[in-house]
Amino acid sequence: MRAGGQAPESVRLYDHPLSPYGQKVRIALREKGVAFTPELPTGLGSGMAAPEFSAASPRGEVPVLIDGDARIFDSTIILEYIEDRWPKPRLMPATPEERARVRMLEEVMDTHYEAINWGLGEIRFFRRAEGEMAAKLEAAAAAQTLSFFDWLERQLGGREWFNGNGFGWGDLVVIPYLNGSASHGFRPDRQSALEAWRRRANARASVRETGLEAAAAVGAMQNAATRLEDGQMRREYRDHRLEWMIKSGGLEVVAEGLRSQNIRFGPDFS
Ligand SMILES: N[C@@H](CCC(=O)N[C@@H](CS)C(=O)NCC(=O)O)C(=O)O
Repeated sequence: MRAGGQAPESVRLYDHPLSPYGQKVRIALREKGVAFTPELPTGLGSGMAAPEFSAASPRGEVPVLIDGDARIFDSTIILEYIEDRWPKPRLMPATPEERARVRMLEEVMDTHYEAINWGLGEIRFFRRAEGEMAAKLEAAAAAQTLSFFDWLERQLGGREWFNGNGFGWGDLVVIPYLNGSASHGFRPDRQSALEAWRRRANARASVRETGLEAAAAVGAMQNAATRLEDGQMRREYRDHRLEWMIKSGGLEVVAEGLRSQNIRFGPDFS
């Protein structure tokens, strides 16, 4: 895959087209014009991924960027690497204050917002809950998403882009998550500045292409619940995701997942 024309290099990217963390990286590489080969790691989501991938990603998580001898996990660290390695066009804003602002935005989206869409996936794709429990978790996710839209609208303020005057880091760290919400049926109000921004962001080639790849991968999620039941998948309930499930009323979902051994936590490092 290639975008733009700047860099002759080609890198490998372990990811999944539906991962918002992977999407951040795809968009950044496309904005920089860096060619990349995406690769879905064998055994992703099972806790027993293929050795080459596990060696590069001790948590067994995507994305992982392979650039020559460099093997980098975690989307934020990958974005920083990309910005250092291919400085132009610059994605970060220029001033320390603005850089800190978009980094905070990224942190919130990665560790708070993401959990809501992930939780909806647990219910809708992986069928973790039925009946009253599903309704309770869905209602929590809906309320949290709508109030997040208000928060994001305030963060956008009068800006055209989250990054400032032009598309950049502040935008590519938000758009995968808002598109994730849209795919779950939650969109900002049509008249809102946030929805106008979402349309602008989605019109960019880097974002459009990444979104089309995600849309093409949704169909494969239809058998997610079966793969969980068959023991092919053990979902990672790490950090903010575990917190989301418990705080939204799904303690019993966690307990059942532990009993059935289809939930796992982060690895021990040795
Ligand atoms: N903080 C990490 C989070 C990455 C992450 O959670 N990736 C998920 C996919 S969205 C994953 O690979 N999970 C492994 C699993 O569910 O087994 C980042 O920013 O890259």
